[in-house]
Amino acid sequence: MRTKVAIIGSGPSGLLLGQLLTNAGIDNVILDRVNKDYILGRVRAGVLEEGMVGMLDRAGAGARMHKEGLPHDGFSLAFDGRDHRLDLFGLTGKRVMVYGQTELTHDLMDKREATGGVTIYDAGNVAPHEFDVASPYVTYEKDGVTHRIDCDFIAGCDGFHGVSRKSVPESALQTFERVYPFGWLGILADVPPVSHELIYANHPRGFALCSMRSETRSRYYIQCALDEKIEDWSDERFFDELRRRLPVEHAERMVTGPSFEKSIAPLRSFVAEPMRFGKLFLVGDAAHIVPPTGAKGLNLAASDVHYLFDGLQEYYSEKSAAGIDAYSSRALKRVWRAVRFSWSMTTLMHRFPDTGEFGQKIQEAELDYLVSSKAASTALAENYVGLPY
Ligand code: FAS
Ligand code: PHB
Repeated sequence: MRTKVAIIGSGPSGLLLGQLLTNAGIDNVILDRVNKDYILGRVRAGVLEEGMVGMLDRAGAGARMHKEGLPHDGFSLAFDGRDHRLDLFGLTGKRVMVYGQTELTHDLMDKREATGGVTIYDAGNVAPHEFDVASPYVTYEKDGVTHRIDCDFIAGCDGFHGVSRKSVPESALQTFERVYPFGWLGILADVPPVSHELIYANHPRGFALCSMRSETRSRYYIQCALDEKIEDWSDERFFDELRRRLPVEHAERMVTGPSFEKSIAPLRSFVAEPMRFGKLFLVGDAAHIVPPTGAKGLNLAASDVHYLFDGLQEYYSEKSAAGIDAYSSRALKRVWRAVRFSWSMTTLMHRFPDTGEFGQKIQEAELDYLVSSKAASTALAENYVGLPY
């Protein structure tokens, strides 16, 4: 088989890039090592920047998001027993869209099927080859047969644990990492959210986040130790701990109910530089990971795709390599700003082993200044709604 762009990974990065290429008439094939149901079974992000909303519209896959998504003009910071609303729209003129990554992925998969895009699921041992010379190709195994796809370019959209970044010689890659000494224990439950907007809570017992997927489906998280076991957390214990970390007005109002998803996610900041090796491009989580505190992971995938698609479109339409040559530096500039923001929000909102009482007071003082200074609130708000592409 031959294609112009071989895309490894059928998550948001791969699907979004694949759809933009298909819409532009640039032939591409997506390969994933698992199947659609497995991908759709992963519960992940929930907040979209306007940039991601625009990318979904550009891909022609935004209709259900506009119909079922929840536009949010603000969110609350809760600390020291009080609630403080940050007026994102008032401060920046922008809002965010609450719409689950699962739904967005489903919409992109449906669009790809409707426009005849080729996706090979359950592709075993996918491997990129010869991407540092003129004629790259990808191999994969299916039904006991090894297949080869010759291509012009390979897009490594295969996430943090994928094969693409690991196929690059270590000497050609520089990585930067910070692993946080805690995780997020998250649940999904079909109960009405405790508030119509998100609540990020700083509490001496630990961080908590009240989010949602719809007006009838809540997504809640509490900071937990890395050695916590899911089986030790009944729904009752989870909701008791969540309520202890929230201002009384929310704790008393919270509607609880059986969770149908419960998982612990570790938190890390990670960046691999550069994001291009000859004909191989790293996109999304394959190149960078952020702690979900700033809701940036999924949204960074969108800006990576924006830069890479623009470069590929220029290459095929104007025979200019300027865009693809600039991809890594352009993407990394925005990546590092989001990595900084996500790190700062995580540092401000969580209990660390050495936070102690003094550290707690410093965090509360910083939060108190943040919510009482228009300049400080605006700085946080413009990062949260998403910096320009
Ligand atoms: P993905 O990891 O989504 O997709 C990669 C795809 O590549 C997968 O389908 C995988 O099967 C495939 N793949 C991997 N290795 C392969 C191989 N060798 N061969 C073929 N295919 C391969 N972001 C937020 O903004 N907010 C959140 O709350 C949030 N929560 C998260 C919770 C968890 C547990 C995780 C892991 C991430 C979370 N994220 C969150 C970040 C997440 O949303 C990512 O940013 C987003 O999935 C990035 O999309 P992709 O780059 O497409 O990578
Ligand atoms: C979510 O709804 O899953 C979510 C929302 C905001 C975040 C992280 C996760 O910062």
